[in-house]
Amino acid sequence: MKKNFKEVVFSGVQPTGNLHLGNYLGAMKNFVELQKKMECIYCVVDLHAITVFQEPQELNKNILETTAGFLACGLDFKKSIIFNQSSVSGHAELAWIFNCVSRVGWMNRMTQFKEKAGSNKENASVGLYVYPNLMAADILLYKATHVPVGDDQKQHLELARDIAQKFNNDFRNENFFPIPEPLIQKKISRVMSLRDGKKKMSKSEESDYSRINLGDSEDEIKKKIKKAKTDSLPIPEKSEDLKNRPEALNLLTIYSSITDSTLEKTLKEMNGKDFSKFKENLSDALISTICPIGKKIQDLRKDKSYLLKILKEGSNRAREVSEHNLNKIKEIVGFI
Ligand code: AQP
Repeated sequence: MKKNFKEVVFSGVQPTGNLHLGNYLGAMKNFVELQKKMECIYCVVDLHAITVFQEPQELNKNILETTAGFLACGLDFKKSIIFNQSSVSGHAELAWIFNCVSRVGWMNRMTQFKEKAGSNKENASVGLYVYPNLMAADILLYKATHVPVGDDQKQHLELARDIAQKFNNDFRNENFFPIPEPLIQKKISRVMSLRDGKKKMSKSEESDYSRINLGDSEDEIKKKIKKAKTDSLPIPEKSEDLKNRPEALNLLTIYSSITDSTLEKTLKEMNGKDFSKFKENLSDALISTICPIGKKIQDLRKDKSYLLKILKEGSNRAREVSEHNLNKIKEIVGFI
């Protein structure tokens, strides 16, 4: 008989640069909603960040910046556990165990590795290759049952499910790990680049014009949206007519999500308009949601000791929960 697991949410964000609109709409907005109804653990995943070289000073700054972003978006450190991954050694320990449970064939199917390693696979770090095993460890160390992620992380989450299942089978402990469920935003699962509607909006994309950062000023947002790629056709009435218009679809979907509406309603409101007019509405909507968050990040950035205190408290709480699970895992594996 299946054991009933306590509902626990886990998710992480890499401190690899400024948080952007994709992180906000694809992940953070959902994080904030979930903390109202479930026990949540939100992690600044610095061990993941170093799978691609990070300048130490930059990494240090970005860990605090991401923490400030968490708080500015509305995460409540009293309700949820907020901490940075490297301060709880159980993540790395369980990742090693999972390196031994996970299969090379599974790793070879991971599309994110292929995308990030690009044509020079031989030169990618081994860490980047086994990144999904660490992600599985992050989740299962807390026996998390739900994982809010953007659509880009769906494949990694499926792998975490396979690892949980294999561990349970291999060690004849059928109900030890829960099989975690992805929680993917239905309305906007993937925010695309403002320069190329087929590429996801990303922190590491070279051009700053490809994304809206949560710290962007009103002027920057206006400029970026004005320059965002579109096409020469007006806004259609039906979503089917956006099939081969990825940039148009992206902007309209962003507008729908930021105004808490639906694509259908947006099309009803905007159809027939050309994009220059629509872009003004989009800029206004973005400015009214994003700029207050940016202002909070700016204020929090000034108080480094406050951010460090929150991470320290969060790490202590995370360690408490994880230590109990890790001891049991080690016992199951046969360690003394
Ligand atoms: N464009 C996106 N659309 C929807 N969701 C997104 N997420 C990231 N980009 C988008 C979601 O945000 C959470 C945190 O992601 P992350 O920063 O840890 O890693 P990532 O997915 O690799 O994000 P980036 O911006 O592309 O970072 P870099 O460039 O450093 O690799 C995740 O839930 C993710 O799904």
